Amino acid sequence: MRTLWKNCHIATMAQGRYSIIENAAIVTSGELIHWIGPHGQLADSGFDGTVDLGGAWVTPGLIDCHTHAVFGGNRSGEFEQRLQGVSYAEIAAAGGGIASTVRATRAASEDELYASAERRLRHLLKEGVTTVEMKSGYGLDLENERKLLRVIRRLGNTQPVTVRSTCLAAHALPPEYIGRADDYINHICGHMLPALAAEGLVDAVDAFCEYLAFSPEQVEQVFITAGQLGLPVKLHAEQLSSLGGSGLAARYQALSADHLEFMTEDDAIAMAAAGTVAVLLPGAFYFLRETQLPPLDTLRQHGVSIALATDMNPGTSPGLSLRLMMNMGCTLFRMTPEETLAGVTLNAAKALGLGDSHGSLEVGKVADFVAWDIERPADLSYWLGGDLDKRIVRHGVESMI
Ligand code: DI6
Ligand code: FE
Repeated sequence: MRTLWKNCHIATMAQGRYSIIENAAIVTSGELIHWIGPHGQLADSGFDGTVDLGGAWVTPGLIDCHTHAVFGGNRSGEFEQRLQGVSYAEIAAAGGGIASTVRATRAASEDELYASAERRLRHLLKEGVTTVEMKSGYGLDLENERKLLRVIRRLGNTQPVTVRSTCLAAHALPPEYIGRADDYINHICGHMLPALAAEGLVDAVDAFCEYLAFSPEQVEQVFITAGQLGLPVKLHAEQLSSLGGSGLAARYQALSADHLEFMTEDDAIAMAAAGTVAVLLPGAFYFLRETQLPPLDTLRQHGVSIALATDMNPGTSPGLSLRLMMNMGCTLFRMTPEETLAGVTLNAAKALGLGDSHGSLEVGKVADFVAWDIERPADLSYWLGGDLDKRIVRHGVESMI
């Protein structure tokens, strides 16, 4: 099935950078891009179908490369407490925070978790997300981490979106292990990760490296086990303090290090050399009312690829819009609209290990793209969320969401 998509302008993101073709066309063959270029140069004819995009701007399908979209319960009460001046750390110390989501997640059935995650996922799909990463990390024992990862796989099998699953068993200390963090890390490495990987539930392994979670030494044990299982790693690093997690991630050729507000120049040098993507999460920065900005100039200067994601989670970033994150990337972090677009396409694909097949519109890549009724690509970063008029094409077929 060969389809001609004509009468459009395209921000291709080809060859690893922001690049555009005006008065363009795309030919898809099955789920792949067969040809792309200025319409005047198209030599082929005899298509099975032709779609007139009416002068739309086409971008690669958006990619949300960091979410915790599957969880039970609700933390808007904690949000109200924080508005009264109670800190995130105080709420956590009183048994709230991640621990409260763990209790609610353990109590929820797989079907209940699927239904609530599907509702949240729908917001992303409606705004043009065609690939999403989702982490476990609110189960914190074998049975409940398996339950979350199975929901993630099921969303990938039933929803019109490519889903990558990440095991974040090293997210927080479960109540059974209070005061025994090393024992929990041993349990993850000796039992949980090998079992979950053997069941085909894991595409990558993540951990939370922070003074209120796990130390670099503990994270390194998890990374060593992931390596033995043939799984790539990523890391929540330098969100609230500088512990050297991003340098550690680079030493283990991590796909990404995420958050990074407190990273150093040496961390950036190590990440650039390893090809580790910096995933910035302005929703968490905004929602926690942080003031320490991630070092954009240092990242740019050393050529680190920069991605942006929602971090959708109930505690620190209840973000249902990747496009809102594009705006926050510009307004809060002083990124350019070209950088934010690369951050939710090209570099987000790289952060998921999908750089060869996704994230840009080039011959041989997967035909995931969005045709937007906007005047300029920068409009995607300009509007604060909202449902812009668009058509979403996934695997070469228009997706009705
Ligand atoms: N970093 C975060 O900001 C979230 N997890 C993480 O590793 C917090 C998640 C939560 O509060 O539920
Ligand atoms: Fe996160």
